[in-house]
Amino acid sequence: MAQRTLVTAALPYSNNRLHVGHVAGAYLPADTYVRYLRACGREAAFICGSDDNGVAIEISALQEQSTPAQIAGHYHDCQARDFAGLRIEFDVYGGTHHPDYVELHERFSQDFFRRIHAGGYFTKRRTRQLYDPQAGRFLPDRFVRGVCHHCGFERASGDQCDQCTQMIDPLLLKNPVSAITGRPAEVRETTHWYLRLGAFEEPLRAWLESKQGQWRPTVLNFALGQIKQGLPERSMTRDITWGVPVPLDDPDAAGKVLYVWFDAPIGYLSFTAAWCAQQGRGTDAYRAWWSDPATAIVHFIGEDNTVFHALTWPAMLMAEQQYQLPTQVVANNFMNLRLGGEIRKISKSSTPADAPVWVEEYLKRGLDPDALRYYLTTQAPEAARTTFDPEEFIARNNGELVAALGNFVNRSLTFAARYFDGRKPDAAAATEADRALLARGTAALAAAGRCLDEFRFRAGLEEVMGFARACNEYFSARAPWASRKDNPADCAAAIATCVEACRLLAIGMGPYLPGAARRLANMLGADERLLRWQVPEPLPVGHRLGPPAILFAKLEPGALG
Ligand code: B3M
Ligand code: ZN
Repeated sequence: MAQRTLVTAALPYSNNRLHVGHVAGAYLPADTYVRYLRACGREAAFICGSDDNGVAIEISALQEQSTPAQIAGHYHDCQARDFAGLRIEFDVYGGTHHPDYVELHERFSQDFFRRIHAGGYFTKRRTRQLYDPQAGRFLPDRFVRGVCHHCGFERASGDQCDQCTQMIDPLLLKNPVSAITGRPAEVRETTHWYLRLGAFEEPLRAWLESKQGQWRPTVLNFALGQIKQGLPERSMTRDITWGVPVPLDDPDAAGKVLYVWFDAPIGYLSFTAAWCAQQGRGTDAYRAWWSDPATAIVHFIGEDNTVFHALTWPAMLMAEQQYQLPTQVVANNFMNLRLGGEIRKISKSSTPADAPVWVEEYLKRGLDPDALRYYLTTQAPEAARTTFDPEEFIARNNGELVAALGNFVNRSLTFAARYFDGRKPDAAAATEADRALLARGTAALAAAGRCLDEFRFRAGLEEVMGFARACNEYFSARAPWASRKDNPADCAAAIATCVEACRLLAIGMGPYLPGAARRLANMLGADERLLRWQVPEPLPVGHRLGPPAILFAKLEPGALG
């Protein structure tokens, strides 16, 4: 087992508000995983930040009549607020063009480019490129749209097709049109540096094969399928001004920047270094995470990022030769939205600004972040696309969090407060049913732990909730209110069992529902240590519990808007 784990979540482009699909796809499972590792006493670093460079930000700046720096800064702050509101807590939230991070990021990206260049893996090539004569500029990536040459999708962009997620060769797009002026694009000559991905086909294939049985089959099948088709060389430079300048002493490189998908994953490195420096360990301490085989590197991403994390980035790492390859790439699918009986894609352009999918709107309503974390995990798109359904959200909140988990905790702890002076009673008269319940709880935690180790977040949460339902049934069947007068020792044993069951639930909830787990720990009169995954000794008899409180709030229909 790795001594420590570096966890990254895809760097969101800083040109958009966060929606539930982003959260369910990358950030929530990553945060859950990091919390789980730490609850197990394992060392982890959680790295993220905004992807501020590239054409997507420039286009937003044009659309919003602003500058890329302003757009990136504004959305960086919005997204950071949204993450914090959902208790997605990175160790560092950098930004590839953020004033506090840009210097280090440029240095890392340029050094990386130079090393690959010195290794001879780039081909400098005079090439033809789409151009918008009216705007007077080249049209890389999302600046051009046309019909996908793989699947025929009508509105593929010049970097990647939103339908089949394959990389696009813009010159092969049919009917290419400028995204700036809407005019047909024409072809002009320019010079770029191409990474010869073909040189890495064999090592990539062998490396991916070694991940069989560990990575999700969708990721492996997609990446191996691409290798089978052959990996074409890819241009790693662009004719735009917003980005990291190409670090070559070559007049042809003047005024060009690195491709955003070249510098963005290097953000994982540069933000790690920035974090190390923030902690007073010096930027070079990042090597302990990136070059030491005792560290596992786990990338959480959305499905559309698979090609870059399973092929391009590992090829860059192989060419650069200083750092480890990813240990794991966890890719999730997209999430659709059910609105007015219709299932649709969630996107900035097509989803109404007040639809109940924007994290900012959710938080403004003062709703419990854990309720959203819960629903999104139950709907985690781990193997296929899933649907965010506002009505189902409310039904699950009320039927599962409130009626099962919250109800059991509340029944147990108010009983202890009222009849046992707010202390854990003596379990000396424990019955077979009492022992069986706690054994089931311990087994559920072990099973949930195995799921979390295997990145099966949804199944892990089901283990915890299955135990919560069993607890509720136990309480009803054990009927401590009936034994309270005529068999106090039996009643005490039942409530002592319930207190212990609450403790197991708090541990299981910890990675998934961190706020509620902390509230429950308070009610149990215990601190964070209680949430450690390795089940410790039972709380002592007479342990003073905290004041009982409502764990989850019931939601009225329409609560999400
Ligand atoms: N910004 C794409 C996205 O937000 C891209 C991820 C970069 S991860 C290095 O979907
Ligand atoms: Zn396509």
